[in-house]
Amino acid sequence: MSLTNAPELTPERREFYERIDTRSITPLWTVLSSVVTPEPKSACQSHLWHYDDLRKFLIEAGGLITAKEAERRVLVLENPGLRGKTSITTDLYAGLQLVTPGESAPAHRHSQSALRLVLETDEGAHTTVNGERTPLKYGDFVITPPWSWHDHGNDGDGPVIWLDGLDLPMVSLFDASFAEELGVDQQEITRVSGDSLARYAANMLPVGYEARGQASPVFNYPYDRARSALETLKAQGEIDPCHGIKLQYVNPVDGGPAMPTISTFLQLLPKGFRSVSYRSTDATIFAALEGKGTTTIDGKAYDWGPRDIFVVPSWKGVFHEAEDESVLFSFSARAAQEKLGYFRERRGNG
Ligand code: GTQ
Repeated sequence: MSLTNAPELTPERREFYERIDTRSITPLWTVLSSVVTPEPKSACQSHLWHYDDLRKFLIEAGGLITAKEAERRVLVLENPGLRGKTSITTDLYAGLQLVTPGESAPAHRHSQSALRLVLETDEGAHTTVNGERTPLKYGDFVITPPWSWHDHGNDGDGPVIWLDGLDLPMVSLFDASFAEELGVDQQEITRVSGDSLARYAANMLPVGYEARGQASPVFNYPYDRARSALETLKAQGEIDPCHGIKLQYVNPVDGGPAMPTISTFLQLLPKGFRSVSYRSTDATIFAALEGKGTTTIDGKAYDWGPRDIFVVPSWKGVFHEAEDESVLFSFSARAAQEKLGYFRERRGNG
């Protein structure tokens, strides 16, 4: 037996395989090397979507269907190696959502965790989660915990576009998807805007607070706060060779990831920085928020600028070169992999 080669197919064996096949039985030794692999082997491919291209199609979709009719007017970023699977990586989904002026994406809830990264916005853009409405500003990272009511709206004059990330493939893997509609466009607002930031994101928690679920009670992580943290750290000059200056968004209650299954990060790459190669088991989706640069994934170079989105498959070596000072948001299923004990990473080329 070998983990890399299947045993020879003899006429006797073939006859046996065919006979048991009719009874829904398969010999493990014919498939073992493709399911228990010495290292990750994925159909997921590296890819980059230019924002200008995506935006053009999304605006076109805006003329074809309303947010209300679509429920969510989203163009899915489907991995070229995973076509038909509504996935950007084996474990995650990503899409670009458009809400035009005056529209609402109706209130619903589902088992899946969702994140939003705001890429284009307007004064009147908002999302409401569990009774609290938050304005959406450029670069804001907003979460929708599993089974929480959420609706989106745009009371402004221009289109609002954000990147959605959901753990949809994971929930499908476990056949654990539930969803329901509230039956109204917008849920009732029961808390003032900024309530959760004041309660949970001021380095304090309400006395006697007990966590509900595993998601962070903070649901909008404003870009200006995160960006200014990176700016302060830049002055310290402690640049990680693989990541530049990289922070993880956390749940302030336990210090863990903001969502149970999805980890989220913001990193600054100083102008001229060239990172050392890095690989990890968590296939990662990057969205550039500022600057421009080139990311090389398994030997293939991708040039990016603001709002471009690219995906790095599991265990492919990746390094970044920043032509200008740049900020990258990223998300992956690292949170789930760490809980399950699968996560591995390797720094450098070794
Ligand atoms: O905004 O609730 O991209 O339910 C996919 C499914 C967004 C959402 C998506 C969803 C949503």
